[in-house]
Amino acid sequence: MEPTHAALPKTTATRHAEALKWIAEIVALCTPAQVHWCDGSEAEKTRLTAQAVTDGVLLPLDQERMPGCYYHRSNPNDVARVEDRTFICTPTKAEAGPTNHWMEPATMYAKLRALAAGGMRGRTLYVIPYLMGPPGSPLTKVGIELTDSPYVVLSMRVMTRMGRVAWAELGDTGAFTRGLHCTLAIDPAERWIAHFPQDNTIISTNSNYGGNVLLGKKCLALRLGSWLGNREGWLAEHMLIMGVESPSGEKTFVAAAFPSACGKTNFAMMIPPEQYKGWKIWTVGDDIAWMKPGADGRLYAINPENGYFGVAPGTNVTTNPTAMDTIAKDTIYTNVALTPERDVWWEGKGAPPAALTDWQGQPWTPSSTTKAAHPNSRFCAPMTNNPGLASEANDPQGVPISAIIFGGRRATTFPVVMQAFNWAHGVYLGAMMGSEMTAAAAGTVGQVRRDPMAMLPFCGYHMGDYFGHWLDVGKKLAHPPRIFHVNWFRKDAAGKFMWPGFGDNMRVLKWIVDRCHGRAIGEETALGWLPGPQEIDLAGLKDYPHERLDQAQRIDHQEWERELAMQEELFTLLGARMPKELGYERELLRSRLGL
Ligand code: GTP
Ligand code: SPV
Ligand code: MN
Repeated sequence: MEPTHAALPKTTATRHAEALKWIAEIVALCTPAQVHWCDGSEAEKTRLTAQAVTDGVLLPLDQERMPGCYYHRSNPNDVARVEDRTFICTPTKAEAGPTNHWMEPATMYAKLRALAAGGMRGRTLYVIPYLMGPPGSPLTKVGIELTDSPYVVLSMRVMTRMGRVAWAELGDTGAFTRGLHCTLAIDPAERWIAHFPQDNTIISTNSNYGGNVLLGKKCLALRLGSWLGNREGWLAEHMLIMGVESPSGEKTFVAAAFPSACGKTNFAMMIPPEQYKGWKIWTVGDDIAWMKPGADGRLYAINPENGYFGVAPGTNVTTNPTAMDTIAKDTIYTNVALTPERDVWWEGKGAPPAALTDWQGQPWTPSSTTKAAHPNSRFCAPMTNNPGLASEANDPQGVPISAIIFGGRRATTFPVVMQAFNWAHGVYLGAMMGSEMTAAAAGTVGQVRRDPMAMLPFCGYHMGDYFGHWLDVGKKLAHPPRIFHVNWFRKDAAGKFMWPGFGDNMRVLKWIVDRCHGRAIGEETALGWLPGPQEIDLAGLKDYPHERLDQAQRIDHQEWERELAMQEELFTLLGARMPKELGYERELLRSRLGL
């Protein structure tokens, strides 16, 4: 006998006719046993958490040492974003561009409707209204995600402003992004992360992993966000936002784009080394920035998120003490290792305990040859836990950005730091970014690929038009941010990193801030402005002679010849839609290098 399913219950949550109609349609399609309207309250969180524990979705960690912390394991076939299953479904392929996977919207809708039909039988459908951005900001967007995953509900509650606050912002007629997530059987062959920009709609099936299913994050805030930004005159970027406070109390806001698992969270939460007494880093955001020219000709940025979905491996009390404080309570851990005391462990946390249960639930000891935690294991923690949270993090106006930093993971070629000559040169530097691939996406780890502005997996439209939009935004800025390029990952012949990284990145950041305020002299080179000799203060850095930094900063003409040849690939790919300015910038660089 067909089990009975819920009709849409009466609700007082919203009177938004279009939203109610769409939710009713999805309920009729997915036929869940129940519908739960999330209100975002503490009581709701307590109830859903208890249910998730009963159902085995979450395991409570030691509540005395880590209050409110829970442990989750995903299906081993579902541990990272899947770029080859991620689609931009615009009416024409040209709109999505050659860097995106594309499918004709009607075909994709038909496929997904068939998968979703009856797909929530016996389950609860949760209605999650959420905000990307602080309430009342002109940049804030409303989303509604319908999901049958309590893990998604509890994670969205951390990552976004969720519940009544979103219904209030939406009102009776406001615009919203439709999001449907069906867990189904986590079948990788039917895993689809589909975006329909024209309909402001996202549909995700057969996954339960972060970036694929927390639809406010990469799907709304970056893919649909970039598409909307192109129309509405703003930028949706894969960037952290930080406030740099000097000992005299001067605050400089900086945004930085590094590809996935290349250091955004670490940089956004940095603790300056001892010699930098009085300097303080404040976190506005660690992953996404929405930026818009203000009336005063400066670029203003908000962090649309409300929490951190951060990489666990490598996080420890030395590399990122702020993150360690942030994840000490009310945090959901996914795919890390578990200790017998119900604590968590991962590679790079400290000495491994004698015995662990690994991320797949198998016994693990330090002599095991496998990793205890998945390399892309993550923590999900509320931003209010961050002791270094910027007081401006909830400011609806956002913060004025003085510097934009681009940076990849490059073993060769790129110096630790350089500054672009101007906005167009900076856009060229960002557009040509390359990076070695990481575990954040399924693929070949270590291989260098072009990742323009760290947006390759996240740009919701033609990458050539996206570069054009960047150039246009610059024209609207009387006081554009200065643009820099950094590389913490250059290696010596022995394969060792030539720059200590982490907290010592403050030394580079100070030069960047000083350049923004006209205080650092710098040296004009073929690549751009580089710090002059001894301009990066290395005081207190043990066993690190200045010559090592000079080596890390050196311009190797052979490497640049290779780099310029590799850039050709992107120019060819984007063809006529590549703005001509970027071709000119490449020719200028070539002639400055004498190549
Ligand atoms: P996503 O959340 O995937 O977008 O990543 P992210 O850009 O926020 O990267 P995150 O800060 O989590 O760092 C990823 C990895 O890079 C971690 O394992 C860090 O330990 C390592 N890492 C971060 N900063 C540095 C650095 O300055 N130097 C070196 N060598 N490694 C770093
Ligand atoms: C990234 O991969 O850039 C992340 C994690 O920040 S995810 O939410 O999975 O996209
Ligand atoms: Mn990211």
